[in-house]
Amino acid sequence: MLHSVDPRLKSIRDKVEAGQRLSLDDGLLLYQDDIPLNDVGQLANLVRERINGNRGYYNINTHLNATNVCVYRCVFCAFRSDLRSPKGYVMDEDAILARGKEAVDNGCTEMHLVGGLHHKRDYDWYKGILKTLHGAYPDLHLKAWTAVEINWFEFLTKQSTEWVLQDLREAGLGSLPGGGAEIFHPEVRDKICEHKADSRNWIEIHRTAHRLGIRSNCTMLYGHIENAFHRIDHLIRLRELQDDTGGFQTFIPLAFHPDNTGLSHIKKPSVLMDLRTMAVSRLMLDNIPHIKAYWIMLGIETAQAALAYGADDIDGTVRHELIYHDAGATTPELLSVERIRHLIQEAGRDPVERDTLYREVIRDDQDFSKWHVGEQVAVGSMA
Ligand code: V47
Repeated sequence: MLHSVDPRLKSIRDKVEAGQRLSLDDGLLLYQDDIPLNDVGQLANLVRERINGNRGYYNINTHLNATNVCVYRCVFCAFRSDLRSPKGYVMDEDAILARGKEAVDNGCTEMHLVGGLHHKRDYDWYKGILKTLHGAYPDLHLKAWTAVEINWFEFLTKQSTEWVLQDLREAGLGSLPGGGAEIFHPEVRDKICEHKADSRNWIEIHRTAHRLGIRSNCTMLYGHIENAFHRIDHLIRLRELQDDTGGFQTFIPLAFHPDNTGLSHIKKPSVLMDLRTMAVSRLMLDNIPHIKAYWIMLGIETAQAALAYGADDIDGTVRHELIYHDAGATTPELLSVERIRHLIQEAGRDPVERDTLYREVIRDDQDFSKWHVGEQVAVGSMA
């Protein structure tokens, strides 16, 4: 049941209650500063509970960034390094395997792998990382390589998207993370990362992945030089692809962290902006089942609040995250399972451990590192 909302939201409220799609103009109105945030949040919460009930998802996961050396120079990135910089590193096979062991010993169901595009490493090096990890730890889901990396692999191998994705799947690829989307509109993309995969490349790579049965996530980097129109345009492009394929599992709005980047003069987005973006995303993306409040980037308290502003997932326990911590994130490096469950409960939601594909994870009572998956958790009506 909705409390009263600002009269200017009447038509949006009617659409949301009737499960109808919001337009570009609706999205722009929801982003107006003088539209009360709580009203937007209330509408988003209605949709969130309709689709995901009172569940608050988390997973037990770890990150692996095998190198930070990158040919690209995205102005928002604090993680990348030049080849000869003292900051540059490349992990060897032993170090990668040790990370796999640490993950499995700690009960992780997922490893999230992304990294720099190292111009002295060939495609087989990247593929070999998956092969090594999958060979040793076949139950660990490898959520690996954004569309930007897949596009780079196409360039290295001179092969098609389909060939690269099939080849990586044979090596152990489980799904694609949502990174590299940034802001699709060329007015922004050409200024922050003009050299890497453009919006068409990004979308077509995810379309191909979905056609091959590989699930993926999607993101939007906000709070830098873009405006509300660019954000709504971005969300609508994702919604259109999802209409065609249904292959996205979750959307993650990523708040820009300015420290040590080429945009360090920009202030990091406010909590109000974070919550509004979460809510607007839930309302616009009526066909994507999950919205993730990535606590590493939002901070724990905002991620908790976001569970009432459209989000139903707060990502995982996370180990070894570098991209946000290099850009000034002050969140801890990892959260214990007890802590993450408590945070979700404190926010009034029922914690559910999921695997990467949103199946419930059932743990062995005696040995926490042993687990199996249950059914895919049913999502409610998306309309
Ligand atoms: O594409 C880079 C962003 C992304 C900064 O799929 C920055 O489950 C803010 O996509 N400030 C990579 N953002 C991370 C990512 C992600 C994270 C969590 C879960 C999933 C998932 C995907 O991070 C990049 C870029 O958009 N990023 N630098 C920065 N300074």
